[in-house]
Amino acid sequence: MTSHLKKVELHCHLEGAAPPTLTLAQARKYNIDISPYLADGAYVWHDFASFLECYDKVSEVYKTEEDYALLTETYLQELAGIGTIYSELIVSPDHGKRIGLGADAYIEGVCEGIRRAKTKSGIEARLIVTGERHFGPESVIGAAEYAAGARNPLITGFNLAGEERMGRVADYARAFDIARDAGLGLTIHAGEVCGAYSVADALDDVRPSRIGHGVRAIEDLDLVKRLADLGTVLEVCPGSNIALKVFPDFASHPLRKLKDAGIRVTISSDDPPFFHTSLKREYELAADAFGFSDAAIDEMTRTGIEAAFVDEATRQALF
Ligand code: ES4
Ligand code: ZN
Repeated sequence: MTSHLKKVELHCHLEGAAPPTLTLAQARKYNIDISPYLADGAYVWHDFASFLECYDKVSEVYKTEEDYALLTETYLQELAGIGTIYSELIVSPDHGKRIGLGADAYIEGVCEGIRRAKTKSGIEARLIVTGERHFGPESVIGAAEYAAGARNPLITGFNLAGEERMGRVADYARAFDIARDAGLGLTIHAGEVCGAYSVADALDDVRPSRIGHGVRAIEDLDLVKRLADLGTVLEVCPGSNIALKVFPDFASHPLRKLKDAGIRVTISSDDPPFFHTSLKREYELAADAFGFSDAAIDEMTRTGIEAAFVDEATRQALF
């Protein structure tokens, strides 16, 4: 029973949180055929590459500022309803450009959704702008420049997502330099699709305070020690990892080993309906599949608050 526990989420892709019912309503509204990607109330994909394709395709049914306000408010209110007090949403201005809405209107719609949810439930949220590796290093630099120049107090972090097998982390280091110089928090997807070397690359080339996933660090015990010594926080998304077959089952998932080795870990849902999960389920799994006590789960939540890309006054109010 984890329903009474306070929750935070540091790793959720906004379009990846779109409820299939809302996506379907949007597709009908704009007369877009998404039947290859959404059938029988579920998103359709079969491996990481086809997941990314599905994600990009179904995102295209969110077209206007208001669509983004609605999507954001809907997800944050769902989170608030299960006891979540803080959420960081991963957003892609490139996506706003790709659908012809433009980055500013895309972000403004999301910010309106954050304000509406905050008014209704009190939930705090911030935005992590992401580059997508499969859109190429130039587009990732563009995303970093956008985030650095936005001067939007709700944009507090920079991330790198997308096809992990495309290029090496060093190819994207300049984007992170731009984001770091602008004072943004840094996190990067690594050690999910690719092995431990990708986590080591991330530490060497980006020096992030957090890593998205990072779970395959378990393949290199020296690296595990390095992460523990550095205090790097892993945003662990067990349901996502199982859905994408990073590990065959929860029994072989390394969350407990990583935590027991002294690595700071938090729990998130990644792209919840795509992976047949939710933040509620991830907390339940922490108890039921991994055997964590309420106190251990609370510790991971506190780690999330400590590692949040948020101003100190807001952070203290979250504890
Ligand atoms: C993603 Cl699970 C995952 N990994 C990398 N990029 C992503 N974008 C959305 N979900
Ligand atoms: Zn992710």
